[in-house]
Amino acid sequence: MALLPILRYPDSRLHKVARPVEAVDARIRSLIADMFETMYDAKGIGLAATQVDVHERLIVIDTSEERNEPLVLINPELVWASEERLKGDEGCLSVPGIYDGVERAARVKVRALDAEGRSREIEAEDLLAVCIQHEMDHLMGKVFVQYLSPLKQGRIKTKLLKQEKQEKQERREHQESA
Ligand code: K1U
Ligand code: ZN
Repeated sequence: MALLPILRYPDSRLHKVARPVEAVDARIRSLIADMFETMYDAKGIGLAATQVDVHERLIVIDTSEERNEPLVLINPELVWASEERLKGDEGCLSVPGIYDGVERAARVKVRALDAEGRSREIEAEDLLAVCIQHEMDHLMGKVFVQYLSPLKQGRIKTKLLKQEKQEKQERREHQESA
């Protein structure tokens, strides 16, 4: 297993549209294992393949307190979304340190393949419903900050680019002193 680097907003690769997984084979099962390791290590509750620069329709999720309810969604399709909406704060491993309110369907029904390639239908509410919608957006190249005002998006971009520049500089200084 391996920890995978997570793309950071505003990286343009986060806006690629993922293609369907063609076969649930050893390569995909190895990617699933690496994505779970990466998600748990980063203390996330979900991760889309897009975020690790793989542009195929694959999501891993675990919203349980004990971190022992892994859920794999391959080629997910939204079957139904409630008219009832809820607004809650979201975060994203690709947008570190930023949390803001997004309105989503309160409940969803999704059809997807599992890690064994079997078709399943999942009904979700609360945090799981929000997380599924957030991750499915990633597969369409959409990052949650795109629901925010242009002013907020601009501020977030500036903040993260500055942070990245600072981190690069710190790495350079560290290498020079070693
Ligand atoms: O980067 C991601 O797509 C994962 C993301 C999923 C998510 C969190 C919250 C709402 C919607 C989707 C995260 O795991 S962010 C970090 C996190 O653990 C978290 C943040 C807020 C609430 C709960 C968890
Ligand atoms: Zn995200």
